[in-house]
Amino acid sequence: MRNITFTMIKPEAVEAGNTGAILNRMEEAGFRILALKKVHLTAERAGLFYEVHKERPFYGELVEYMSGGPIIAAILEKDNAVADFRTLIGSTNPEEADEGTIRKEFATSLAMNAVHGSDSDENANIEANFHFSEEERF
Ligand code: IDP
Ligand code: MG
Repeated sequence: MRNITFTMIKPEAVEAGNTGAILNRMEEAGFRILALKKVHLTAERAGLFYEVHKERPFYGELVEYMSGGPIIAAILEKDNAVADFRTLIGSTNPEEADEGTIRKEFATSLAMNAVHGSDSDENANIEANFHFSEEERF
């Protein structure tokens, strides 16, 4: 079944000029870009996006990082989108990410790991709705 996932290219990867290369990896893996934009999140918006992590010790660092520069936000469509995209990006910690994954190639640390990927269909819809209206999706 075709479904969606939500992704962000994180600030350090955008700053490094890797936006095109990373989007290319996603398209080559069969993901269709349904919505796409560049946005600089405020600390408040980044904090809301990552609210599920607010009790974790790295929350403050994560919010500061994700609001520290513009990101690329996108909704991607594919069969089995959520699981296949997590496979494409690799483990949260790039030192544990498999060869050929986006995080292996582009991440610089556990915190600055180049890309976000939704962890469930439910969260993919919540995250897509957080960033995009219906008229921004094609
Ligand atoms: P995920 O992005 O692979 O789903 P999560 O556990 O949901 O990983 O964590 C969200 C984000 O928080 C990670 O992508 C990473 O940027 C950051 N993060 C996760 N664990 C740590 C940590 O131990 N120290 C610093 N940052 C972390
Ligand atoms: Mg996560």
